[in-house]
Amino acid sequence: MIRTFSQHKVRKQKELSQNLWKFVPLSGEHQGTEYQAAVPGCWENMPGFSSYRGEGMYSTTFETGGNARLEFKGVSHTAEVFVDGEKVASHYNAYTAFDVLLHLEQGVHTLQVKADNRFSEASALHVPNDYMSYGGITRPVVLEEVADIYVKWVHVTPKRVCGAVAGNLAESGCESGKQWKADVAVCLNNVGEEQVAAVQVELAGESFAWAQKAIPAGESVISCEMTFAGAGIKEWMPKQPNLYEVYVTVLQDGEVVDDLTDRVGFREVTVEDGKIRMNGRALRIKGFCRHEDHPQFGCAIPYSAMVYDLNTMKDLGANSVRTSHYPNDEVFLDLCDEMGILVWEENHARGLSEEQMRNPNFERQAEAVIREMIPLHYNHPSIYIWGILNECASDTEYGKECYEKQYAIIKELDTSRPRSSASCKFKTELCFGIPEVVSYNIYPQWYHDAPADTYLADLYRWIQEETGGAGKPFLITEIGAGAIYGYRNPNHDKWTEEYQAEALEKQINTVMNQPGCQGMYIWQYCDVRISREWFSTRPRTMNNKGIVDEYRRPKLSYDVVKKLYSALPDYMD
Ligand code: ADA
Repeated sequence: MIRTFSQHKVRKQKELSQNLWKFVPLSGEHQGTEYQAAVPGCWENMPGFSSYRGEGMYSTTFETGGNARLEFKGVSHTAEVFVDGEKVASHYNAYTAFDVLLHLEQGVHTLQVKADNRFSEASALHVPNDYMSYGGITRPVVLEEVADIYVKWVHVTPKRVCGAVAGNLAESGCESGKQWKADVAVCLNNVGEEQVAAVQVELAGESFAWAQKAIPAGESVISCEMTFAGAGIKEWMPKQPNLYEVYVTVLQDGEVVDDLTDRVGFREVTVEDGKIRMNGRALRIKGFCRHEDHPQFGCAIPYSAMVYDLNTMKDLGANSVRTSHYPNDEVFLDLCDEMGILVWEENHARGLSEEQMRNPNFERQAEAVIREMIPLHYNHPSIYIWGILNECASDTEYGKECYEKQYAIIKELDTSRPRSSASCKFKTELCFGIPEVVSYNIYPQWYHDAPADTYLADLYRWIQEETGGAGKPFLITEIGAGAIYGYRNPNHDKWTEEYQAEALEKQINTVMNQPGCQGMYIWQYCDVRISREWFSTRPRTMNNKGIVDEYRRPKLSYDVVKKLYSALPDYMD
């Protein structure tokens, strides 16, 4: 599945997953043996490859001619792409898409993708870590036939129009559905010479057209403002996720030569009076951190399993998910849009030290994730915030320089959402003066036995009095405790399900009663596999802090979280 909705009526698009691909490992005991593999999929889910860390060559054929666009939604973690034996693309990072445009003779062509999940100096983000870097073509591969001028993306930024009539909501048009406008930007790619075309945008019953526009060779962006006065717009909010399709067409000589459909929601995210607000309402975040991880599918989680996870989080009373610690599959984000689940999405990094951030590849690789994540995920109304660099070296001057650059890139690409970063630098954090939102990962009553309430109160006081974070919205982006599924004892020792349930009850009550705190993300939704090279003392070589285990079997804490989260409204006002 490419997206949960059709993106084209005219452009030809197909997912190259109907047939099994050929897979050949390039090292290890099975080197050179041919296998049949599903794409998307992880090689770890093939017999004999559960811990294969190396390179593998996938191959298939496809039939096309003319301008052929191949898009790879995710290859883990380093890819080299060959068409008819010629190298045509390469890409680093499992969690962001990349594409290549080819001009091919009509006929059958061979596509080969070499995937590499090894750890090395060349990989600054996929490193031995408290999650698994899988191997394979883990997200869909898409083949399109495009015209010389095609739509690369369309970005819609909805804005409420509150009139000048202060105090009179009805007159000011601030009531929902009354007055909206939207900035619209369309990115076109012209693979031919400069030529004239008409471009049209349709959204929520309104349309805008550029009649005869000279489109330069290469990429160019055209923009406009659309207004929806009195169009009865239905807003997108948690639990009322109204979606609208935006449809862009490129016409030449009166004929539609290319088109693109994306989906948007009428909601505006602001930071006002120390709160993150959606359409003026102060959100209360009741969330889970979720890795893309599953014992049967690795990180290539299929649609029905994504729906299962989101329905489970809703059953638990949650209204948000944090894509810890990397950009997620677009289908998952589409589902969050449809189910009204708020998303904190972040670039790829977890717990990198200053030394690791000084890897000569780090800045280029981390910044590339931001530049690839935001343009493709821009329209998802569920994404209310962009995060960077989870628990990296934000307590060092060098680290702060990296954070400043990455925050600046977010602002360059999207001024419509706040920014933040989950810190674990207790009272040594140097970066809270930069982002709009301050966030912390804390584990009282797990990694240390300080009582959660006094620990959080002391941290919050320090943030207000001694950092640039004073007065900013504040989120707890991780808090939790471990439990081994099925392990119980009358002592309620750590790792028992009883201990986790008791710890989370204290932690949730503490966070939700902390003045100035706007909510939390429990670490974590489900138990996940970790890379064995990282931390052998993790029981089962897993991160066991899930509320459900890796098979999504509920632990005792499930009912505790459900009771507490379900009793809390989605808004603080
Ligand atoms: C950190 C980190 C998580 C996870 C967690 C834990 O906060 O951000 O990825 O490793 O600790 O389980 O200790």
